[in-house]
Amino acid sequence: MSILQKRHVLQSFERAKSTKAKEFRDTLPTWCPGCGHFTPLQGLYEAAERLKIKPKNFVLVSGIGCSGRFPFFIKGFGLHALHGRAIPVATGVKLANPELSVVAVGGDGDGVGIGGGHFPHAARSNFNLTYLLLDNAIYGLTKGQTSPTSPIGMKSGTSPYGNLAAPLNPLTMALTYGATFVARVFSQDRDNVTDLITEAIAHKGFSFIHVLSPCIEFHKTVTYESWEDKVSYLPENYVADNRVEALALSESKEPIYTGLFLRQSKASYKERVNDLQEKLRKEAAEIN
Ligand SMILES: Cc1ncc(C[n+]2csc(CCOP(=O)(O)OP(=O)(O)O)c2C)c(N)n1
Ligand code: SF4
Ligand SMILES: [Mg+2]
Repeated sequence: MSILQKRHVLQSFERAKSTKAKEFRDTLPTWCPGCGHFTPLQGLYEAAERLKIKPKNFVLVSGIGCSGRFPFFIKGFGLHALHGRAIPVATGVKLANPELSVVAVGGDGDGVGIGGGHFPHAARSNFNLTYLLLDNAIYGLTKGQTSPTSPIGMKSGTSPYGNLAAPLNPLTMALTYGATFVARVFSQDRDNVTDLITEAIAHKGFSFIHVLSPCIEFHKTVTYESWEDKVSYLPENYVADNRVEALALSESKEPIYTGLFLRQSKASYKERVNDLQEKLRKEAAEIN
């Protein structure tokens, strides 16, 4: 293990030790020590405690991948769904019981590869749930194949001569699809991870966080260091209420902006259902 990898391992232990959020902790994660996914897990523990959510009212739904392991490590209800199917399952849970706090988690392969068809519809419907996309620009669980967010030229077992396809930008996608809460955070930035997850869960409507979460085991070019050099907070005077401005900033590659890009207040899917039901009941009452 390199000195830099050791640094990340020590940092992830320090983070785990320093959290006060004990209520949601479960089995110790089985990820490689230093994996980027530790911080968003910690952030979820802390956010759920801050919002005073009880484990019995909390449901975490994941797809398949290293990121898909989340439900094993957190108290509350968990569903380890099929690859790419975290969002439709989470949507079903929320529709069945709107009182529950529902969070869907998945990787870049899971969310914008195999599951890419579900993301736009959850966003445009404004289902009241949170979606965390943990992007390490690789398939981590299956040992390092090229993913839909891998950079052009990246070599792997599935692209031995270098990746020829342009990477997708999940943040730009969420903005285009109409999500009403859209943020990006670097997994190293612990306090902001917790703050943004807290705000996302508290948001009424579809909230999306793009987490830059390095795979220290398999990715040789997209690393903590490569992202550390590029990330920057959104400009200080930036106001997160304009989708077009948010889209322009989401496209920036140097710097890669992090922070809250957009927050809009719009009726959630359930609110629209409720309004429609009320209207139809009134119409029926008038006929009778
Ligand atoms: C239908 C189906 N196809 C392929 C697989 C194999 N598979 C499991 S996880 C995975 C990719 C995981 O990558 P990502 O979503 O980026 O998560 P990470 O492990 O990087 O967190 C693949 C291809 C599967 N389990 N099911
Ligand atoms: S293989 Fe990569 S993504 Fe999976 S646990 Fe290890 S560091 Fe994390
Ligand atoms: Mg991945």
